[in-house]
Amino acid sequence: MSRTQVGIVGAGPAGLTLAHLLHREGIESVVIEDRSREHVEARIRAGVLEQRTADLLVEAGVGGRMQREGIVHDGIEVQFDGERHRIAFDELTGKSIVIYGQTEVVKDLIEARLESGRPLLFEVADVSVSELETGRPRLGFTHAGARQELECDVIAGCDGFHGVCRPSIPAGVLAEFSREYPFGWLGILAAVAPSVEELVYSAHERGFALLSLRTPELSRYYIQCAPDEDLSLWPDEKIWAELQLRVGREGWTLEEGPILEKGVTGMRSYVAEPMQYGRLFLAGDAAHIVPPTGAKGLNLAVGDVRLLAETIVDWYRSGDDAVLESYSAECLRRVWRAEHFSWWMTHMLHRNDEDDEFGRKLQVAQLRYLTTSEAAATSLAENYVGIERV
Ligand code: RFL
Ligand code: PHB
Repeated sequence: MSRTQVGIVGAGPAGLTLAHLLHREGIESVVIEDRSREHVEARIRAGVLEQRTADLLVEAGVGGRMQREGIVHDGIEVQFDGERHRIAFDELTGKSIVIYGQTEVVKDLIEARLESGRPLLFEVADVSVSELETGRPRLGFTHAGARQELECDVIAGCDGFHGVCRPSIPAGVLAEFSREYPFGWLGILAAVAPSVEELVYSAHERGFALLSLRTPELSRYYIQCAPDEDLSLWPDEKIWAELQLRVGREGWTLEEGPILEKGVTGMRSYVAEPMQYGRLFLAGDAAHIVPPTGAKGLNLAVGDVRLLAETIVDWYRSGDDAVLESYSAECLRRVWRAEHFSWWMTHMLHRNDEDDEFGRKLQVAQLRYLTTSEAAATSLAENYVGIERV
């Protein structure tokens, strides 16, 4: 049997960032990923980095390309009743966000990992975690046809919502909290210059729409749809027509272009507590999910592993097992703040057919308050750019 200090399951943003932070502290790890490198690098997801996330990538030496190619935004716009209202993050909080695709973050981290010479194994199968209650947890997997068992000091479950780590925790240990939403997002990536300078979140009676971007040549747009929406019912022309209806306003044009990719995502809120069982630690989507409206998922994943890396470093230095126990409670305070913010943004901006007229009136009242009160705008802004201490 081979050995490592930290076994990491999953090469998404959480697993790769953790591996990198540990490497910089001289701690060994093995990262295993069930998909191919090409698949992981091409999966289009998040695009908004909190300033804290961007700063961490720079401090860890993996932010060079992001600093060159990422686009700093100092605010967003919220649209309702045909009007746009700017929320100025820099003025309200002194902070900004960076637009840089998750695909690019993942590519940069994979490159750094390969450069470090430490193991990163793609296309592993039959992953198992065991002996979690002991001081020698085990990671089992098949790679290139050979079964391997790895003895670790700790295992990090960074394998996303559908991974194997969380379900390996015995029944009755975790408390789970969740909400399903009666809608989803249809997202497109289009080869056309973004028609907006900043992200536009539009609350429209036909449903929510979001204008985002990846680069000066690539736009990323979303429209609210059913959670199980059939994409075949959405030819490109229909998507553009719906976007035009939901974000259009006088004197401004949404430029259309070839659609390179489209997909539907359901929306849910979910938290599993605690984020630890014995020597297994959960981080990122493996432990919690937020609806994408607050742009928090990737940032939470990076926030978790920042704390997990610090915890593991402290533990090796002190030899004190009590150090490991602090991770979950501290993480969960930040997780729940983001859960609330994402839920709140989702309710404020989406059309909810299960809601009545009273609910819709409340939404408009909230949007008016948000866009006329500096206190309300500051609250959104500080959550959006990322709250440091909760
Ligand atoms: P990931 O990225 O899902 O990575 C988990 C990795 O584990 C692998 N895996 C396994 N590996 C080995 N063995 C197994 N048994 C395994 N099972 C799974 C998977 O293949 C995968 O590579 O989780 P991680 O690292 O926690 O990162 C979380 C983020 O990916 C996620 O929260 C964000 O993408 C959410 N999100 C957004 N977050 C933001 O911060 N800002 C945004 O603007 C934003 N927009 C979005 C989003 C997510 C979206 N979708 C598609 C859900 C927009 C969308 C549309
Ligand atoms: C994105 O660009 O993919 C994006 C931006 C903001 C969100 C969600 C997704 O709230």
